[in-house]
Amino acid sequence: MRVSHVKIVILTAGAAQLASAHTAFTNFFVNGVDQGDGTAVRMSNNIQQATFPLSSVTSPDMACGVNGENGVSRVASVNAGDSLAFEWRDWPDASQPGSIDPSHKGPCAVYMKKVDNSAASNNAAGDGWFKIMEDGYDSTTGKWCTEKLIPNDGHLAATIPQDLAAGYYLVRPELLALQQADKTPPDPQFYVGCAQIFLSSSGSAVPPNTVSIPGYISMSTPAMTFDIYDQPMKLPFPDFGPPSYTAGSSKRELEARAMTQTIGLKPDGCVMENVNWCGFMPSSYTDETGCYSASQNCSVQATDCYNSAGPTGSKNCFNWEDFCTQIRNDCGAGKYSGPPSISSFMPAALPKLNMTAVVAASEPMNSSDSAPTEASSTVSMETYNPASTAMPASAAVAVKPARQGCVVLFMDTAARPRTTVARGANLNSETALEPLSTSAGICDSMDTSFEAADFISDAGKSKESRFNDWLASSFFSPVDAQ
Ligand SMILES: *[C@@H]1O[C@H](CO)[C@@H](O)[C@H](O)[C@H]1NC(C)=O
Ligand SMILES: *[C@@H]1O[C@H](CO)[C@@H](O)[C@H](O)[C@H]1NC(C)=O
Ligand SMILES: *[C@@H]1O[C@H](CO)[C@@H](O)[C@H](O)[C@H]1NC(C)=O
Ligand SMILES: [Cu+2]
Repeated sequence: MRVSHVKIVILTAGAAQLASAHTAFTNFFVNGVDQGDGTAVRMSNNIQQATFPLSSVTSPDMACGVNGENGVSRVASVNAGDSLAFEWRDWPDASQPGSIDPSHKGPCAVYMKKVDNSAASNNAAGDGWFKIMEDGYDSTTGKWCTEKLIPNDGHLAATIPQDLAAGYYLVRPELLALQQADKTPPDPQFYVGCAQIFLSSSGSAVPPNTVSIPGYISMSTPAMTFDIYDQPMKLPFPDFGPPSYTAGSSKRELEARAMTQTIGLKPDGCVMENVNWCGFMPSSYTDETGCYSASQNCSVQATDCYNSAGPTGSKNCFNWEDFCTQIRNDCGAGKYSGPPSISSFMPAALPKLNMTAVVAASEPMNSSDSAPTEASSTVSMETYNPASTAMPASAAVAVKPARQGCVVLFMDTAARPRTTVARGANLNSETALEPLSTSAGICDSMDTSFEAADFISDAGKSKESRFNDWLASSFFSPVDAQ
């Protein structure tokens, strides 16, 4: 069947801007419930450098990040089978939006380690780590795991295996950004942090494949120097670390025993939280001395709140301070009966995350390998700025439902701009993005039509080789030449 004309979609870069933002793991969700900024999270105490990549793949910081050996007071309560989401932010205090710069392309993983007490210090680096989730490069969509975080508001999802033994665990989301891995010397950038959890479970499994972190990789691990700019990339991406543990694959078991969380629970009487700080109601009072003593108590707690805040900020400390101001004003006005109700000073409830949507957005697109059919879809030209946005959803839509005869071109990094061709035209099951050129701006005026039959009618060849032939064909030569 002769295929009709096919529209080319071109997505060009806007003004290239240098993006220097890195990323940090700041908070996590249990079945969609936000545990709070920095709550039960081990992260760097250095506000200026909390988003920086780790200095070395062999550093003890690889376990839970800078300051990752410092346990924090809170421990989140999780049940076997719960779905978790880890939030990554460019700006740890969320003062500006963004999760990770689109130039930061690479795989993600989530590890766990069973410990005696996840709030205790000095239990992160060393062996015992097993993997529960990994996601590298999705050749159907041409996206790295880190790129999927962007339209997903920075959320990386993982499910706690159903059969794990109960107890305290550290949970470690890991991002590897490879945009400097091809350089000399190579600079693979790791971003990690740890969530402190207590797992309630009737299971008894002990995952068999554990590794030491640091130790599980070195600079000679192939993934550390993987060149994401290779044309074409040398796929499949060489995964690293142990295979992911899936429920039912453990041969070792602990004696199943009921365990109850005793460490890291929200303390009784905690009326307001910020990171791992809790505010407690000052004692009630009925006279001037009591009033000023409550005011003083409140202020001391406010100071503790600010001092303990860290990179995710002191948003709720301001709420607490407003409450203290109310007490002080009451004392000044001779209103010696209190404390007042705190309800009007409480921060807004944190929105629930729709885990179904988060998980769906992070899943690879299904590929189908059906026979080529007549091309009919047309889509319009799109513009996006790779320094600040991901490939627009409309482009993904263009290649997804209307697969036939639709090709998407886009620039994929500001740091090293290139034109990339994503599959359309029933080429969806092969190696995806094929970088074509390293010069910027070349696509601006390229909006043209071509015969899809040029690359889908050559029976006897695999689609991949037809696609590659097509890429090498004269149609693209002028582009390469520019
Ligand atoms: C504030 O008062 C409460 C209630 O009496 C008490 O538990 C707490 O220790 C006091 N905090 C400070 C910092 O004085
Ligand atoms: C959650 O997301 C799913 C998938 O996008 C959607 O079908 C569902 O309606 C959403 N649920 C809520 C409560 O918004
Ligand atoms: C992919 O296919 C599987 C099996 O056919 C199905 O269960 C799953 O829902 C599909 N996922 C998407 C994102 O379409
Ligand atoms: Cu960075």
